[in-house]
Amino acid sequence: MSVDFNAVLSKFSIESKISDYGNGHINDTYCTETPKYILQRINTDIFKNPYELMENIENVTQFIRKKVEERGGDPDRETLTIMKTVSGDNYYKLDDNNFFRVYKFISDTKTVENDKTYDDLYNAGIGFGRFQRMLDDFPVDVLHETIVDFHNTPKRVENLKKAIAEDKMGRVKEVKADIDFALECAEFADVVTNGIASGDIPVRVTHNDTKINNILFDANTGEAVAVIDLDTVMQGSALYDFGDALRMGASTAAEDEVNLDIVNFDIEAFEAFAKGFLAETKDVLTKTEIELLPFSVKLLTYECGIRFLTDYLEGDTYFKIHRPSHNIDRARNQFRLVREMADNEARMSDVIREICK
Ligand code: ADP
Ligand code: GN1
Ligand code: MG
Repeated sequence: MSVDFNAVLSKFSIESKISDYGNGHINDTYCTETPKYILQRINTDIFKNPYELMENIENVTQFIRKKVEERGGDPDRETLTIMKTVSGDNYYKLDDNNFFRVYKFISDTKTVENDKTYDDLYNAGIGFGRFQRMLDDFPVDVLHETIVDFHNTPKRVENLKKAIAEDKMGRVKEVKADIDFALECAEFADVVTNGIASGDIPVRVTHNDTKINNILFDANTGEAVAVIDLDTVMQGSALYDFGDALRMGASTAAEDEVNLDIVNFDIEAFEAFAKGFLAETKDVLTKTEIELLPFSVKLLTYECGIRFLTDYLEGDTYFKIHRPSHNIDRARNQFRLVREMADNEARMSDVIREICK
């Protein structure tokens, strides 16, 4: 069914031309022309309860707004502002598959993708670290789990095993080496979940999708302005946010680069992000969390790799793809990084020690 975007926008009292926007793998993002707003169709195959999801975003952005106001900042710029519909809701449901929301457009900002510099990474570290710090006293229990077991790596391994056993697309034989690698690495999958279960790793409010393109940077100064894409903000570990950011942040190539010779782990990129992140969170994080930061980079990259591999085996139903091999290309890319991250864990620990001293 094609959507009448003018009708959707009119529910938010907006009249404007609209075009596609952004490079996300999950939702559909559009931008209006004048005045500028971001319109998004929430992927309800993935986010099963968009009402709870919007409630999380409302709560978290309100909490951040207060903190920004208290220090004299501009809350409309430093966090997302949800636009209400004419009936006062923070979403518009056209039908079960078309669930829309609108945010104020945060102007004079830029997003960074694979063209990132070390300065961008440092600024991103500050941005995600500050986000973590600002939400340190947020009441964790208020948040809904928008995707169940999102960063539960052992559950992700189970899903992979199920996909292998089912082999719906007959693809298992063609990716045997990738599967072997993924299953070999499963031995380290439970480190963070076990730490949380035993109480060694604290549960915090985390973003859980800390790709560098989920931060808006000031177009002039390059400083982090706002953390966006808040769909997965929920209970988690700070290790998820740190590790996931460096999954792409410390790679020398794009997430779907197929020439693996140019996909390398960059320790200087790691250092730049870690400096920014720890400048904001050094006093918030526990000793155990700080010690596990290098490991988290490998863990989250592995987890994302097995998610891509699982989706490939299941017939590409989760991540948007732009070519038939897209998910297996992404998985191989991530596994290449996992190998290099494993080789660099000790060096990463030296960097963290140096920063924290
Ligand atoms: P996805 O879940 O698809 O990744 P995002 O919420 O990250 O969607 O939005 C996609 C892109 O749209 C972002 O990378 C950013 O460039 C842009 N964007 C999103 N929200 C805003 C906003 N409020 N102001 C300006 N740009 C935005
Ligand atoms: C998805 O929506 P986007 O593109 O920011 C995914 C992340 C993955 C990422 C891989 C809700 O993020 O978990 O790490 O793709 N988001 C969800 O690029 O699954
Ligand atoms: Mg995004």
